[in-house]
Amino acid sequence: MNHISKVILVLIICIGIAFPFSGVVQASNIMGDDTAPEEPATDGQGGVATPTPIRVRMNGTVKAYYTAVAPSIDGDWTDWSAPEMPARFVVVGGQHRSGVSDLDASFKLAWDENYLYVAVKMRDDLYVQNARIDQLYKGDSIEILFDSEFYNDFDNTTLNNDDYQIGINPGHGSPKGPKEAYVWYPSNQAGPREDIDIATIRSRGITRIEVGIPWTTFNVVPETGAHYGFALGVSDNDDQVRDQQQTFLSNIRKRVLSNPTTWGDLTLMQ
Ligand SMILES: [Ca+2]
Ligand SMILES: [Ca+2]
Ligand SMILES: [Ca+2]
Ligand SMILES: [Ca+2]
Repeated sequence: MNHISKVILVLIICIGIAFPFSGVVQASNIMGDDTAPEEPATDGQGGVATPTPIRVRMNGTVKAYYTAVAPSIDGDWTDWSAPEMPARFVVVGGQHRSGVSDLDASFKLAWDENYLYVAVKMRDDLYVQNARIDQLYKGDSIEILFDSEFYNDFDNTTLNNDDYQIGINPGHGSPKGPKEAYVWYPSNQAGPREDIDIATIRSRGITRIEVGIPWTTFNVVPETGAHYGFALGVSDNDDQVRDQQQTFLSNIRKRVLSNPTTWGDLTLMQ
């Protein structure tokens, strides 16, 4: 019995150490991701009771602001006023990344009644995209994860039919090449998507990509305050000979595709 008590005591101490440590890591992630003054984390710490507690993922939370004027999907970022958010957690292939000049990424979000707009900036030393269709992640590309049933699935650790994984090919062969979008999940909706608008401009080692995703893609009707699971990532390949995902960065530190509770979240703001 004495030994068991010691084991339990050690377990309690370990949990006590691990739990606040993970909280600190997540909090620093959020602060780094979002410089907007209306960061919700500070609201929660103020001790002000809110009538309806809003659950957010502490992995990383981002906002998309409503735009009355749709951005022109042309690869030119000058029509965006949204805050720029980093996507620089190395999820895969850190050993293949020599530094920020090899791969670094940030993004902006906006929305209106018809589209979720995504603007991605990839600092990348070499543009390589020779893969196609469901293999497009083996070239320079974007990945968007979206859980359209955020609250009902808040504690659901497995993918279901409202969890989307979408790949964006910013240009086959070159940034000026043909664009394509592909849905891997939900698996019952897998396939290319022709109605996702994509445009790319690359200059001085930076690839800028604008994407317009119809809300019908996610089978949702957007409204202010709507809340979804969300994560954005970029894949880098610098090998002209072999199609491969050398490095993958995300705005979420511990993003695991198969477990939506590891994703971040997205709130639609007015
Ligand atoms: Ca534009
Ligand atoms: Ca690179
Ligand atoms: Ca889901
Ligand atoms: Ca590359």
